[in-house]
Order: sequence, then C-alpha cells, then structure tokens
Amino acid sequence: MEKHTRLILALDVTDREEAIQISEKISSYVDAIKIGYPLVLATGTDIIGQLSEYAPIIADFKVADIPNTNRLICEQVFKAGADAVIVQGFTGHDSLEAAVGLAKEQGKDIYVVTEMSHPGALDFMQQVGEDIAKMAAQAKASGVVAPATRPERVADIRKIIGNDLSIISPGVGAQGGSASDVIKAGADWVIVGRSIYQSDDPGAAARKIVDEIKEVI
Ligand code: OMP
Repeated sequence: MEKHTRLILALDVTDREEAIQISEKISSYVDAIKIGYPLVLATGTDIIGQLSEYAPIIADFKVADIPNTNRLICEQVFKAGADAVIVQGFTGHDSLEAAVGLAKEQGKDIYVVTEMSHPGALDFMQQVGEDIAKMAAQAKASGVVAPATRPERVADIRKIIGNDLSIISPGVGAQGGSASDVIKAGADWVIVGRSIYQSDDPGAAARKIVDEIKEVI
C-alpha cells in the first residue's frame, strides 16, 4: 500500500451499487478500501475484484483459526483480488506465521489486530495487545491494527514494533477518535467508515479528513 493520503475507507455498506458509487466518489482520496463481512456476505466475493479497480483492497475478515485454515482462507481471499488481509493475533504465533508466509509468497500484506477500538476491548484484548504487537513484529507482518480511540495506545504500540511495520488505525469519527491525533501518535493510516459512507457527500467528507491529516504531517 503506497502512502499518499493516509486514509483508508471502511466500506461497510451492504448494497453492491452503493458500494461502487461510493468507491468512484472517494477513490482519489484514499490509499485503500477496506471491506469485510457486511459487504462480502451481502454481495459475494466477486465484489473484491470489482472494487479493486478503484483502490487496493484490504479484506477485513479478522481471520482467527488454526494455521492450516488461516492459510486456506487467505489463499481464497487473495485469489478473489484482495491486496491485504486483516487477521487476529490472539490465535498465536503459528496461526499468524501461516498467514504471513502465504502472503509473502504472493507479494501481499497481512495486518494483525492488536487491541481493538471499542470499549469492550478493555475486557480482554488490552491485556494482550502489546504481546500481540511484539509477535506481529517477530512474524514480519506488514503491520498492525491499533485503536484511534486510544492514541496513547497507538504510541505504545509504535514503540514496540518500531518503524518496520505499519499501523492502520480505525475508530475515527463515529467511534470518537480524531484522525490528526492518531497520526500524531504514530499511525500511518486512519481507517474511517460511517463518517464517510453515511455522509450526504462522501467525497467531501473524505477530503476533509485528508486535509486534517495533511496539517499534522
Ligand atoms: P467506523 O466506526 O464506521 O468508522 O468503522 C470502523 C471500521 O474499522 C469497521 O469496519 C470496523 O469493523 C473496523 N475496526 C474497528 O472499528 N476497530 C478495530 O479495532 C478493528 C477494526 C478493523 O479491523 O478494521
């Protein structure tokens, strides 16, 4: 993923036409489009290839299985046209290494979830978030997912992973996080969903976030 605008759209709509129309409007403002279960279950895996005409596609399936199944899932997702897959880290080093190994064979990326952005992440995930970040660095994943709702945690995770891995950070807008704050804390990209795709003017909403990011880099 090339770093230009530092914005990733989370396209969690469930209608194919709407997904295409929004992608057309925002493609010049984003470095990638992230799609996941809502859109793929509603439309089918061919939406991945279709949207890859507008931007690189990050497939957010939060893959969390044994090594062999992780590998099989990632294989199918890359075959469908995705450039990157988001996997969970709590399944441990062997599951992660299976996904990273397959991605490297194919010149693709794996992003590993550390601590999630919602309040419930404090129940279990926060306690292991830093260990997962360390494991992601050891496994040579392309990057990690860390919460824009807690920029101080993004800064902690940046210290752990150094500069070899990227941080993509959701939780801006609808979940209360700020794009400029999390970029200042060390995120490489912000992931924004509802604030853009539910806007009357998704292009203008995306441009506003890109401008906010530009002011702090
Ligand atoms: P909005 O809250 O609508 O901006 O969307 C955020 C997007 O990021 C959704 O697609 C979430 O599934 C995803 N996400 C989080 O919100 N929090 C996380 O900790 C991790 C993710 C993710 O892996 O992308």
